[in-house]
Amino acid sequence: MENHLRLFIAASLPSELITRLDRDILTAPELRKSGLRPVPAQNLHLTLHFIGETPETKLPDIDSALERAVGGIAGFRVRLVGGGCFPNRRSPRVFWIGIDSEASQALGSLAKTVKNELRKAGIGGDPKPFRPHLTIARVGERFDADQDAGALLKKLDAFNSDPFEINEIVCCASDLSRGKPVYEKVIEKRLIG
Ligand code: 2AM
Repeated sequence: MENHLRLFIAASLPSELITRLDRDILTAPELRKSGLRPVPAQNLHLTLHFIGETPETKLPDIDSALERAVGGIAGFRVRLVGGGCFPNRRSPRVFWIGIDSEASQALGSLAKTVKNELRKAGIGGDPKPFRPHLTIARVGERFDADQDAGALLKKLDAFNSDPFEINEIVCCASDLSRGKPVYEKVIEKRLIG
Protein backbone atom coordinates (compact mmCIF):
# COMPACT_ATOMS: atom_id res chain seq x y z
CA MET A 1 0.00 0.00 0.00
CA GLU A 2 1.16 3.52 -0.79
CA ASN A 3 2.78 5.34 2.15
CA HIS A 4 1.08 8.63 3.12
CA LEU A 5 2.53 11.62 5.00
CA ARG A 6 0.60 14.33 6.85
CA LEU A 7 2.24 17.41 5.38
CA PHE A 8 2.25 21.14 6.03
CA ILE A 9 4.33 24.09 4.82
CA ALA A 10 5.80 26.44 7.41
CA ALA A 11 8.37 29.10 8.15
CA SER A 12 10.81 28.14 10.91
CA LEU A 13 11.74 30.44 13.80
CA PRO A 14 15.30 31.31 14.88
CA SER A 15 16.58 29.17 17.76
CA GLU A 16 17.14 32.21 20.07
CA LEU A 17 13.48 33.17 19.66
CA ILE A 18 12.35 29.60 20.42
CA THR A 19 14.51 29.67 23.58
CA ARG A 20 12.91 32.95 24.64
CA LEU A 21 9.37 31.72 23.92
CA ASP A 22 10.09 28.57 25.93
CA ARG A 23 11.44 30.55 28.89
CA ASP A 24 8.94 33.43 28.92
CA ILE A 25 5.75 31.88 27.57
CA LEU A 26 5.58 28.08 27.27
CA THR A 27 6.75 27.45 30.83
CA ALA A 28 4.88 30.40 32.42
CA PRO A 29 2.31 29.61 35.15
CA GLU A 30 -0.50 30.93 32.90
CA LEU A 31 0.26 28.04 30.49
CA ARG A 32 0.29 25.34 33.17
CA LYS A 33 -3.47 25.02 33.47
CA SER A 34 -5.66 21.96 33.41
CA GLY A 35 -6.73 21.04 29.89
CA LEU A 36 -4.17 23.30 28.18
CA ARG A 37 -1.50 21.72 25.94
CA PRO A 38 1.41 24.10 25.26
CA VAL A 39 3.16 23.40 21.93
CA PRO A 40 6.53 21.71 22.63
CA ALA A 41 9.27 24.29 21.95
CA GLN A 42 10.82 22.21 19.15
CA ASN A 43 7.44 22.19 17.31
CA LEU A 44 6.96 25.99 17.20
CA HIS A 45 6.57 27.23 13.61
CA LEU A 46 4.51 29.63 11.48
CA THR A 47 2.18 27.51 9.35
CA LEU A 48 1.80 28.81 5.78
CA HIS A 49 -0.37 26.03 4.36
CA PHE A 50 -1.73 22.74 5.68
CA ILE A 51 -1.69 20.03 2.98
CA GLY A 52 -2.77 16.98 5.00
CA GLU A 53 -2.45 13.28 4.13
CA THR A 54 -0.55 12.95 0.84
CA PRO A 55 1.14 10.01 -0.92
CA GLU A 56 4.90 10.12 -0.31
CA THR A 57 5.39 9.80 -4.09
CA LYS A 58 4.09 13.39 -4.43
CA LEU A 59 7.14 14.84 -2.64
CA PRO A 60 9.06 15.60 -5.87
CA ASP A 61 6.02 17.56 -7.19
CA ILE A 62 5.81 19.45 -3.89
CA ASP A 63 9.55 20.16 -4.06
CA SER A 64 9.22 21.65 -7.57
CA ALA A 65 6.14 23.67 -6.59
CA LEU A 66 7.96 25.16 -3.58
CA GLU A 67 11.01 25.88 -5.75
CA ARG A 68 8.77 27.90 -8.08
CA ALA A 69 7.02 29.56 -5.13
CA VAL A 70 10.21 30.89 -3.51
CA GLY A 71 11.73 31.83 -6.90
CA GLY A 72 10.60 35.48 -6.85
CA ILE A 73 10.29 36.08 -3.12
CA ALA A 74 12.88 37.82 -0.96
CA GLY A 75 13.42 37.11 2.73
CA PHE A 76 11.64 39.56 5.04
CA ARG A 77 11.61 40.70 8.64
CA VAL A 78 8.97 39.70 11.16
CA ARG A 79 8.15 40.64 14.74
CA LEU A 80 5.89 38.64 17.01
CA VAL A 81 3.42 40.97 18.69
CA GLY A 82 0.43 40.47 20.92
CA GLY A 83 -1.79 37.47 21.36
CA GLY A 84 -5.26 36.09 20.90
CA CYS A 85 -7.27 32.91 20.49
CA PHE A 86 -9.36 31.06 17.91
CA PRO A 87 -12.30 30.96 17.44
CA ASN A 88 -13.32 33.37 20.23
CA ARG A 89 -12.65 34.26 23.86
CA ARG A 90 -15.69 32.44 25.26
CA SER A 91 -14.74 29.03 23.90
CA PRO A 92 -11.09 29.18 22.85
CA ARG A 93 -9.56 26.19 21.03
CA VAL A 94 -6.14 27.62 20.14
CA PHE A 95 -4.08 30.36 21.83
CA TRP A 96 -1.59 32.22 19.66
CA ILE A 97 0.90 35.05 19.38
CA GLY A 98 0.43 37.42 16.45
CA ILE A 99 2.64 38.88 13.72
CA ASP A 100 3.23 42.59 13.06
CA SER A 101 0.97 43.96 10.33
CA GLU A 102 3.62 44.56 7.62
CA ALA A 103 5.03 41.04 8.02
CA SER A 104 1.48 39.62 8.11
CA GLN A 105 1.01 40.96 4.59
CA ALA A 106 4.31 39.45 3.44
CA LEU A 107 3.48 36.10 5.08
CA GLY A 108 -0.01 36.18 3.54
CA SER A 109 1.38 36.78 0.09
CA LEU A 110 3.99 34.00 0.56
CA ALA A 111 1.24 31.63 1.77
CA LYS A 112 -0.90 32.49 -1.27
CA THR A 113 1.96 31.88 -3.69
CA VAL A 114 2.76 28.55 -2.01
CA LYS A 115 -0.90 27.48 -2.13
CA ASN A 116 -1.26 28.49 -5.80
CA GLU A 117 1.91 26.69 -6.91
CA LEU A 118 0.86 23.57 -4.99
CA ARG A 119 -2.60 23.71 -6.53
CA LYS A 120 -1.09 23.95 -10.03
CA ALA A 121 0.84 20.77 -9.17
CA GLY A 122 -2.40 19.06 -8.14
CA ILE A 123 -1.72 19.31 -4.39
CA GLY A 124 -4.68 20.59 -2.37
CA GLY A 125 -5.01 21.41 1.31
CA ASP A 126 -6.89 23.38 3.91
CA PRO A 127 -9.28 25.77 2.08
CA LYS A 128 -9.68 28.10 5.08
CA PRO A 129 -8.37 31.68 4.63
CA PHE A 130 -4.82 32.20 5.88
CA ARG A 131 -4.56 33.90 9.30
CA PRO A 132 -0.94 34.49 10.28
CA HIS A 133 -0.30 33.35 13.85
CA LEU A 134 2.06 31.32 16.01
CA THR A 135 0.15 28.60 17.87
CA ILE A 136 1.26 28.52 21.51
CA ALA A 137 -1.25 26.14 23.12
CA ARG A 138 -4.24 23.97 22.27
CA VAL A 139 -7.26 23.53 24.49
CA GLY A 140 -8.64 20.24 25.74
CA GLU A 141 -11.99 19.44 27.33
CA ARG A 142 -10.98 20.21 30.92
CA PHE A 143 -9.89 23.79 30.24
CA ASP A 144 -11.86 26.32 32.27
CA ALA A 145 -11.96 29.35 29.97
CA ASP A 146 -13.92 31.50 32.45
CA GLN A 147 -11.22 31.05 35.04
CA ASP A 148 -7.97 30.75 33.03
CA ALA A 149 -8.31 32.40 29.60
CA GLY A 150 -8.08 36.02 30.78
CA ALA A 151 -4.66 35.80 32.44
CA LEU A 152 -3.29 33.71 29.57
CA LEU A 153 -4.48 36.20 26.95
CA LYS A 154 -2.94 39.04 28.97
CA LYS A 155 0.37 37.17 29.08
CA LEU A 156 0.36 36.49 25.32
CA ASP A 157 -0.75 40.02 24.48
CA ALA A 158 2.21 41.50 26.36
CA PHE A 159 4.71 39.55 24.22
CA ASN A 160 6.94 41.43 21.77
CA SER A 161 9.91 39.95 19.93
CA ASP A 162 12.87 41.64 18.31
CA PRO A 163 12.64 41.58 14.51
CA PHE A 164 13.93 38.38 12.92
CA GLU A 165 14.41 37.23 9.35
CA ILE A 166 12.24 34.69 7.54
CA ASN A 167 14.58 33.35 4.89
CA GLU A 168 13.43 29.80 4.30
CA ILE A 169 10.29 27.72 4.16
CA VAL A 170 9.99 24.05 4.98
CA CYS A 171 7.66 21.20 4.24
CA CYS A 172 7.18 19.10 7.37
CA ALA A 173 5.68 15.67 7.91
CA SER A 174 3.63 15.45 11.10
CA ASP A 175 3.61 12.01 12.72
CA LEU A 176 0.70 11.67 15.15
CA SER A 177 1.26 7.97 15.87
CA ARG A 178 3.44 8.48 18.98
CA GLY A 179 0.93 10.25 21.23
CA LYS A 180 2.45 13.70 20.63
CA PRO A 181 2.99 15.24 17.18
CA VAL A 182 6.55 14.73 15.90
CA TYR A 183 7.51 17.02 12.99
CA GLU A 184 10.18 16.07 10.47
CA LYS A 185 11.46 18.49 7.81
CA VAL A 186 11.24 16.74 4.44
CA ILE A 187 11.91 19.76 2.13
CA GLU A 188 13.69 23.08 2.75
CA LYS A 189 13.71 26.06 0.35
CA ARG A 190 15.62 29.33 0.77
CA LEU A 191 13.98 32.63 -0.09
CA ILE A 192 16.06 35.09 -2.14
CA GLY A 193 18.85 36.54 0.06
P1 2AM B 1 -1.49 25.88 13.54
O1 2AM B 1 -0.80 26.47 12.37
O2 2AM B 1 -2.62 26.72 14.01
O3 2AM B 1 -0.54 25.52 14.62
C1 2AM B 1 0.36 20.75 11.68
O4 2AM B 1 -0.84 20.17 12.04
C2 2AM B 1 0.25 22.25 11.62
O5 2AM B 1 -0.64 22.66 10.56
C3 2AM B 1 -0.29 22.85 12.90
O6 2AM B 1 0.59 23.85 13.29
C4 2AM B 1 -1.68 23.38 12.54
O7 2AM B 1 -2.19 24.50 13.15
C5 2AM B 1 -1.58 23.59 11.06
N1 2AM B 1 -2.89 23.41 10.44
C6 2AM B 1 -3.51 24.33 9.66
N2 2AM B 1 -4.67 23.85 9.20
C7 2AM B 1 -4.84 22.62 9.71
C8 2AM B 1 -5.86 21.63 9.61
N3 2AM B 1 -6.97 21.82 8.85
N4 2AM B 1 -5.67 20.48 10.30
C9 2AM B 1 -4.58 20.30 11.05
N5 2AM B 1 -3.57 21.17 11.17
C10 2AM B 1 -3.69 22.34 10.52
